[in-house]
Amino acid sequence: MTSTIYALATSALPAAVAIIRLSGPGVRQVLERLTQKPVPPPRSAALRGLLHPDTGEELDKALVLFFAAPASYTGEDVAELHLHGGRAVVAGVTAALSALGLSVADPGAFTRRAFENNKMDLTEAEAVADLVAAETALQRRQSLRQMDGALSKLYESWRDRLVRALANLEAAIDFSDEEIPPDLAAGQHRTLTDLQNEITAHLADSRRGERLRDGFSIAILGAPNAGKSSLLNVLAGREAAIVSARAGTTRDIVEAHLDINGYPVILADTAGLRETTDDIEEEGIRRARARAGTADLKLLLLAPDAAPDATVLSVQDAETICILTKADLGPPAFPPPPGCLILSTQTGAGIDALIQAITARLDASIGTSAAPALTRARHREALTTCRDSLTRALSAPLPELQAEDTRLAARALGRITGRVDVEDLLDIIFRDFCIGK
Ligand SMILES: Nc1nc2c(ncn2[C@@H]2O[C@H](COP(=O)(O)OP(=O)(O)O)[C@@H](O)[C@H]2O)c(=O)[nH]1
Ligand SMILES: [Mg+2]
Repeated sequence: MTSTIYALATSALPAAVAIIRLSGPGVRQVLERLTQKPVPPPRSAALRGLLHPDTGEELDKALVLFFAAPASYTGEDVAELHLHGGRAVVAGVTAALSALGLSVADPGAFTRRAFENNKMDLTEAEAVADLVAAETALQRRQSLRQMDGALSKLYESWRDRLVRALANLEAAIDFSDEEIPPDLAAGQHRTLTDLQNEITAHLADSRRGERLRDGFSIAILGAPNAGKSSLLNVLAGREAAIVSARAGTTRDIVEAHLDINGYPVILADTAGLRETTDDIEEEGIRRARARAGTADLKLLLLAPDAAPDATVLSVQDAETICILTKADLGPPAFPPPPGCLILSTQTGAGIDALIQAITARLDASIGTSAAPALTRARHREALTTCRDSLTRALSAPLPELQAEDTRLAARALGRITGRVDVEDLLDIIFRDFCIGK
């Protein structure tokens, strides 16, 4: 039988209000025991004294909300106790709930129950976790959209078409060769080809949704003393990296998480690029190069006192914004490369223009579009499997083999929304949740 669970759904105590959530078949009885009154009508808040079931001692005066199954978050009977957010209040009420036989919810348990009771599919459940973790406006928008079923609708419609094609394929296997209507076979072929094309287009999104979910990686690169750490500090608005006139001060990568016009950005300050014999500095430079290789965008900083050498220029490519630093020191000693931005972290000149240039890159690479974007590597893997199965199905020499590959393609799509083969995925997905969600 399903247990009745509870968890503190709000964070750090003390707080103005603390909310304990309950879900499961025992909720009504627990509310009656705790309040010594009838359960309030569903969805209307009632002020109730909460009493310890053994001693009768009043533990708090709380707002009690009841949601009757199935019209609740989990699909079960659910209650919320809005307590005064004191440590002793919460400790007293949780002790009372344990005394009444309730168990503490595991992380993600409420959303897992919602999934198990068909209140949402896996992409929607993942979106709940993403929404709670969202740090910028665009992350919030993407999560809300996915929570509303934008991805599940797309994947379910594809799965629907596949399952229909599969049914026709299997029916055709039962006909003898002469009896197969040729336009039916052609129709299946077209459905599979169309789906293959649509999935390929959906996958070729330059990881838009995943980048928005995980953050866009920007690396600050350049020679020692170019002003890299100073730029990180100005953009981050705090002293995250050590700034020093001594060359080679920054040796490890220092990261700052920024919100640039709604885009989540992980900005990394790196060790200055130069030839060196110092082991530790060399390791720092190795890390800087590695980060340059994986960054979505590079800011290549050039100080005005000397022309950049080959070591510095070697990291430059199409995903690089070139920046001339220390503009306050006067014109550079060399002709700056075309398209170079000019700024000074001392006066702040050019910083806004840099933020605009970064935003333009972000708009181009992860800007919101009409089509929903896949947000996790898990989705990408399943879609790739689906597409590969379709490719095999389309070139299968026998109808039986074509049907089998089509079945595999449908199953791969089903894994994304949780319509098949989900048990092993559940733990991974719900592990990321916080307790009380
Ligand atoms: N005049 C001037 N000096 C700067 C500017 N930005 C950084 N510096 C100085 O240049 C030196 C090196 O800066 P730092 O940020 O540590 O460079 P990094 O080695 O590239 O990280 C420090 O003495 C900074 O104060 C600037 O915009 N104008
Ligand atoms: Mg530095």
